[in-house]
Amino acid sequence: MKIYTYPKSRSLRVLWTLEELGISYDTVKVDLLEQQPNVVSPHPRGKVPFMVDGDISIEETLAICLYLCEKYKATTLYSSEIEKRASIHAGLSFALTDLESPIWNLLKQLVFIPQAQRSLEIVNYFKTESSKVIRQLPYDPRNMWVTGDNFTLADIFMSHTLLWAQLCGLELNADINDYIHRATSRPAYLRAQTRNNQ
Ligand SMILES: N[C@@H](CCC(=O)N[C@@H](CS)C(=O)NCC(=O)O)C(=O)O
Repeated sequence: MKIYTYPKSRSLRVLWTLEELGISYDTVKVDLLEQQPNVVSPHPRGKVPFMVDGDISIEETLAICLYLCEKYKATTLYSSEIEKRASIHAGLSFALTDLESPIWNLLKQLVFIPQAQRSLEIVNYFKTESSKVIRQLPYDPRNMWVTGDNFTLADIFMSHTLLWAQLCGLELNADINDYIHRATSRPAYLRAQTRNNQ
């Protein structure tokens, strides 16, 4: 199985899922930001992550992670019980829509867009929107993880997006900082981060 990656990108979420599942894989680092790239992602729009597994090719981070959980019959990471799966889906949906949207837009303004094209007004708008949604985070600090006692796929997407929020300098309360720290101290995260940044 081959995963097309780029340092500090969403491909980390796929590698983290693979590491949690204990599956071996190969990575191909693409020249994502080069004008004349030598290595290009086979993704239809040149993005990462992208997965090739035998005859199957999959784009979109969530689709790849769900494929892996289903193929390798993830137990706690992606429970087969319908009620538990529903709450994993709720966490995933929140992370990928409400949470990621303002934080990704803020990160683009602060890091990726050339300085001359940045706008203080847009930065302030997405800061406010991000802070608002972080206050609505569906995470109960009495639990270890988003859906309760088990670390699930929802935690990979939620904690990685909250890491972006930290990167943007957004204020997070102690419970959320502890949650991010707990998630990113996992051996599977640390192995995935090393592979993704190679
Ligand atoms: N919705 C896609 C987004 C993929 C995406 O935008 N990836 C970024 C890296 S995090 C990328 O490849 N950007 C390069 C580009 O847009 O050309 C997913 O979740 O996989």
